[in-house]
Amino acid sequence: MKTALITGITGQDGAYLSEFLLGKGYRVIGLMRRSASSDVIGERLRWLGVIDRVQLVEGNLTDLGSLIRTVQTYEPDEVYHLAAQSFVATSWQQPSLTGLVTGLGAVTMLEAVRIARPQARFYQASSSEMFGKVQAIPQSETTPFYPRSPYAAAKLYAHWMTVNYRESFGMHASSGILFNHESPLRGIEFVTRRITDAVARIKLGLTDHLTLGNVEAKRDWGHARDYVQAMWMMLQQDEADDYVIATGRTMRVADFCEMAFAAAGLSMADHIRTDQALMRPAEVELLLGDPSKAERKLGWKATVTLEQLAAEMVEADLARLSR
Ligand code: NDP
Ligand code: GDR
Repeated sequence: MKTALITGITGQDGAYLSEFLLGKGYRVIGLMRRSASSDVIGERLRWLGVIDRVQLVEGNLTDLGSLIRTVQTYEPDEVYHLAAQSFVATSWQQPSLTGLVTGLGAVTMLEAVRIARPQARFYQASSSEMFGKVQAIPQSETTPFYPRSPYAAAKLYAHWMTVNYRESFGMHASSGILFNHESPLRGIEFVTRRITDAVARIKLGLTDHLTLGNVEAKRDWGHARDYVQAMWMMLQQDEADDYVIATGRTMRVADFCEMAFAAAGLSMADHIRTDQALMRPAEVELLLGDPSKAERKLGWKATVTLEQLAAEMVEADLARLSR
């Protein structure tokens, strides 16, 4: 039986990855930070029905000792490093924390693995946000980066340190440059979930409108369940490498809105307002990934369309709120 250690197991991707790895027969260990709200921690793992099948261990990315002890104790074959301060908007409010957790945190985790279990395979959760002010359309593994937020700059540091650990120490360390991926388990602050939650509330008569920021921004959105499979596929390769994971289709925030409202039989025009206060200090206007390397080398391809994703999220939010 293989052992996987997942940092960020309580997040969206951690939950889906746990479900996927358990299905493959892995022992799954999850690093969890201590919280005063421990009763609601693990909500996503509970939603997927896997909370009793994973082993949760207390630790924090800012605490090297806790990471080393975890790696020493559980001797993972594969480490999926997903934990981060992952909300771009917050990264302008808390740039130092974002640098510490999202950037340096990855290096702390790499160090723990290098010291305690150098033969383990390592996955770094890199991001399409690193392309920022895009230098080419579509974006591939060879497109130059141009980060546009403290979050993206921190991820870029973590990304290059992963490449450096691979090249300097021969570690099997891969970076997945994942484009946006969503699901019913997406955090409520991200735009897709804000939209599907509001659509459900409007449908149920709990509110009558939703206020958004930049609805012209374009994203290449896929389903998280598809994307966690790509993480695993990267670690099954003989050679570690970096891969863009995306659908190859880009749509506006407004387009996603239309799909979500349509899924509930509503018209977006009657319920959407915009507010300058929700605009970001610097915006990433257009992301469109070229997933051809992942298709060719990993045999990975997105299977869920954005229309299906929007409908699934609306349905889940309607069910949640109706309860
Ligand atoms: P989430 O925000 O849902 O999850 C982040 C996780 O990190 C949570 O489990 C959180 O714990 C944990 N965490 C935060 N700070 C610390 C800390 N100091 N010590 C230990 N754990 C911590 O993110 P996603 O699941 O959406 O994304 C997973 C990773 O992939 C992230 O690194 C994200 O930046 C990256 N990514 C995501 C994409 C997406 O579209 N979803 C696209 C590209 C990259 P807690 O529950 O306690 O808050
Ligand atoms: P993003 O996701 O910043 O791409 O990062 P988010 O859903 O927050 O924003 C997407 C786009 O929507 C625009 N937008 C709004 N965003 C939010 N959150 N709330 C709003 O009201 C709103 N109105 C318009 C934003 O300006 C932006 O253009 C996500 C995270 O998961 C990162 O961790 C990950 O690395 C990247 O995706 C790939």
